[in-house]
Amino acid sequence: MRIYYSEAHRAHFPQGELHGGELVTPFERPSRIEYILARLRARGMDDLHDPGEVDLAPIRALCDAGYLQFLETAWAEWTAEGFAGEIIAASFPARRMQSARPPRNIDGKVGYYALASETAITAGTWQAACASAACAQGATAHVIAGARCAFALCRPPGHHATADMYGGYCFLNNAALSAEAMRAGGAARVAVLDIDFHHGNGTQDIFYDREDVFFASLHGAPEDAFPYYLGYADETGTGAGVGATANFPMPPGTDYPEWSLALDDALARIRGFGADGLVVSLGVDAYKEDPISFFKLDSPDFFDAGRRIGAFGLPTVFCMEGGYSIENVGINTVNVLEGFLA
Ligand code: SP5
Ligand code: ZN
Repeated sequence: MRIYYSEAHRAHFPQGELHGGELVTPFERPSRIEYILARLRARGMDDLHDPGEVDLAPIRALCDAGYLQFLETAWAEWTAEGFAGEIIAASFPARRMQSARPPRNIDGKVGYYALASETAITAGTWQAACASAACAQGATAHVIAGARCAFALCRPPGHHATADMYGGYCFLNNAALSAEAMRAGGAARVAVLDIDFHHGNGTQDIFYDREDVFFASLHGAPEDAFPYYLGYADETGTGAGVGATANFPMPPGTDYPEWSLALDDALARIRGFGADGLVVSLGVDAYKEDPISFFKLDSPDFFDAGRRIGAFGLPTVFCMEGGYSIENVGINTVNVLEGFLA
């Protein structure tokens, strides 16, 4: 399996994440990638490919122009304003405050384009987000060209990002870019299967009214888990997309017997949809020791999950999402890939 990886992810390395009222070292940190690379090498899965330059055209087609302009220039505007720290959103267009006009003031603009304040933007964030998207683009092109599968070792992750909002450690929605590229590459119907612990609100939002892209997500129930405001089972799509979204929210303590039933349900729904291609939002934060999550999957369970996805038989692009138990993120991620190939 080819691995698409860019060292440019390191350019995004915020010092602080707003967590419990403190600025802590971000859970989503560059060393996550080192652990995944080390495990890939240890397992002989080191067919690494640099994706090269990002293709901005599909990103401009998917995202809001003002949002992309913001991501590209936010750091320059923030520092020009005289702010000394990293970019952290402090004001939001909350209920009944939505004139839907991005302010001129950078502090106002940050909150306008943010969906949460834990995620800091720094000098290299835009560059790293583009490199992450490039990994998804490279992996998808490889699968469109006929490969059974490819792994986009994306960092920063993408599934919380909408067409016009960042947050949850995400800036550009790599899985959505991959699904769109598969569609453009000839797949009539594409499914995104999101197994990250958190609901893939961004991916859901992007495809909510689409009949050609199915979105299925297994995640911590919104009553208890970030992103809190989306991911209920009764969110099933709108307009032409009615029936093309399937959410599987699960409570604290969910273990693999329960989780794998939801996985089988999600796969059955994707089968019924008739997908020609599959994008997997591959987060491994459902792991029992993840510091910010509450499922109880063990490392061998990730191998079994990969096996079930592989048995499904569709051309598959894996896009890396979350997973914050640093010393286990490599084993769990590569277990999914090895299970897929088994
Ligand atoms: C890609 C991805 O996995 N993003 C996750 C973003 C989570 N951000 C905020 C999490 C807040 C979690 N609070 C957990 C308290 C644990 N005791
Ligand atoms: Zn997650």
